[in-house]
Amino acid sequence: MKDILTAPFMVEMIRTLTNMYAHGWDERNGGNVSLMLDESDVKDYLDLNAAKRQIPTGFAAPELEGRYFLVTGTGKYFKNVQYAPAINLGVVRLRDQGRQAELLWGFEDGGSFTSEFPAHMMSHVARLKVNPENRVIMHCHPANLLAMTYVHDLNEKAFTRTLWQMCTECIVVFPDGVNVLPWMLCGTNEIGIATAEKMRTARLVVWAQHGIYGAGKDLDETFGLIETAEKGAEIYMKIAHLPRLNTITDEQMHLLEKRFNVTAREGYLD
Ligand code: 2HA
Ligand code: ZN
Repeated sequence: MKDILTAPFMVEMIRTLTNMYAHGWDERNGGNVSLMLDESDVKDYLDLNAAKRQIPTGFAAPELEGRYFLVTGTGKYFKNVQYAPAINLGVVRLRDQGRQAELLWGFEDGGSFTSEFPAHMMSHVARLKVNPENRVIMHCHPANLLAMTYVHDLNEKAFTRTLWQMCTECIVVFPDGVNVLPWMLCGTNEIGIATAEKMRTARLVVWAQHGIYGAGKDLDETFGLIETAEKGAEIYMKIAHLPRLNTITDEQMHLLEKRFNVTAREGYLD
């Protein structure tokens, strides 16, 4: 068996979580990330017949039966992952229609996966239907996106258009826009179902007064998606209280669509 701490997916996960912490997106135990793995990714690193524990998930997700996930632990700090990955992270395989998770590695202090596991797994199901390449669900608490949910209309079209107007890159990076959920109790199946529903039409879902969810094919892409939206929100929070003299017009947005071969969410541009 090879050392799982040298596996490319593990190295990338630890670097990404460390970087998310460095960006200030994951104070204390804030945030959670799940990365779907193929059996071929893990077979050289783990005995796939030696589950250490069974952890009930509290929901069913038949589409994910037999799937493997590297996931952050509940109550764990991103800050600490690089120093103690086997305590703060786990590799699980879903069984029994997604109702049980077999722990194959990690959570060595007896811990479990993130309290937002339902939102992650339901979002994976939703995104896989749109894009079979999707592998990552990422949740964190970037300050400017959060701040924006206190002072901006939560209407999804209005919220998206504002972010698109804040930097030229935004419409290119997330032409599908940003969906928004009102404040809801986190850690529940209900917010999981609501998040997954929003994930059908966009790869970014804002949780008002809480944070954001992003989805993508790999950790880099998903990090970059959130990073770009957060940059847009940062610009907004710098200018929202000032007279706006200039903007990116819808006409210019259409030029960006053509130049970068992207299609803005239907009905979002004039
Ligand atoms: O504590 O971010 O939403 C982790 C969270 C819960
Ligand atoms: Zn959170």
